[in-house]
Amino acid sequence: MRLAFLYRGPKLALLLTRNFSEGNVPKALRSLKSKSTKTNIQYYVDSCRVRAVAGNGGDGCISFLSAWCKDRAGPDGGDGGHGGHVIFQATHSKKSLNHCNTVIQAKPGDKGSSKDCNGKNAQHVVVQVPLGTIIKDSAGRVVGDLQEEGMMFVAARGGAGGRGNKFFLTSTEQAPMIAEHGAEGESLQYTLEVRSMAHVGLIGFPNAGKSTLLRAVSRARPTVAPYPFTTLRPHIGMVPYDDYEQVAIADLPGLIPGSHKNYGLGIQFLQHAERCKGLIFLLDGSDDPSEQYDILSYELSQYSKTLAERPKCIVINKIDLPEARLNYNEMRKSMQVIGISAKTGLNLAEFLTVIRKMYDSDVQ
Ligand SMILES: Nc1nc2c(ncn2[C@@H]2O[C@H](COP(=O)(O)OP(=O)(O)OP(=O)(O)O)[C@@H](O)[C@H]2O)c(=O)[nH]1
Ligand SMILES: [Mg+2]
Repeated sequence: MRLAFLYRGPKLALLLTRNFSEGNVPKALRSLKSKSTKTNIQYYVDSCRVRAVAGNGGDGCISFLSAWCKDRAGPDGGDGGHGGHVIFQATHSKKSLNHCNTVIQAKPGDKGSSKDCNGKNAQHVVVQVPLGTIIKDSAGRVVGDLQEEGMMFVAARGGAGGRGNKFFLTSTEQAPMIAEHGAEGESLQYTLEVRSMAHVGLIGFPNAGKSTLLRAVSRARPTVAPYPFTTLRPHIGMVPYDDYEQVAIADLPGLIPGSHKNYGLGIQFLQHAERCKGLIFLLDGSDDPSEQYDILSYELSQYSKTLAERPKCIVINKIDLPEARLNYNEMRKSMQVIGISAKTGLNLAEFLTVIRKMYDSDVQ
């Protein structure tokens, strides 16, 4: 009965009967969808500075009721409404911060009025941000980390509404001439950073073939060109496996010697690798890969000690070229490396199996 319910096609039936015992690593699939042909460019914004300005509270009202049957019917000034908060909320439907305005302003609360009418509270402004957004205050301290769907961070609290003179009515003060002003809403500066939730990050020198590799294994379309620093922003591609898991691979801009001193494009893009389970060192086989590996390891350790200790895999690219193959054969004698050719697709199956093992490892 249960099987009949689950059976939705030959693929799923296959899944039900396959034995995923240890050592039986799922195979990567070729995506059935072709690459998108859209030409509209959407820039990926991974960090931005915003000012969150909450709404002020509405003022309380001073008013006295004068009814036809009673001239001095007492105070009837209502309270002001509360100002709106500015809130950041994590959602998987946003991938970038390009929709965030520099100033995010919430509305003020309405004023109180006579006849005991309280002012309306303002709506909170909820700004959707991608999962994994880090929020830093103006001093650079991390004050929020939105890792789960729906998680919220109150960036600026709206001012409370002021109380009207009705509130101040006592047995000794029957005609209070006082009311409160609404409190001012907070106005705070934040820096938002998206630390992509890719599972595996590609690290390498410019021109090592990172974008070529990502294009070969996923539907992502980073630009490939024979000059350095073609990729200026991170790209993420998804690799599907035959057990319906998807592994996200991030193509990060190239590092060069001195990246930690902000040479080249700097090292700030490594923030995207901070949540990766593993790192792939992609070395250009035709240009002294062991030296490239030493430099990359050094730059990484300068950025973060914990990142340098993540599981990593050393991949030598361009082994379709004779000099790269020679370097590969030389290097594999001393350390465990995988030789691939992103351009011709050589050995990519082995590479994707290693990626899957990294994904399945428990390291977070
Ligand atoms: N022969 C050969 N050439 C390759 C291979 N992979 C990449 N290339 C070439 O290397 C050059 C650079 O490739 P990219 O993929 O743009 O390199 P990248 O690492 O993304 O470079 P940046 O974005 O600048 O950091 C291109 O001309 C590719 O055609 C390969 O396996 N074999
Ligand atoms: Mg590139």
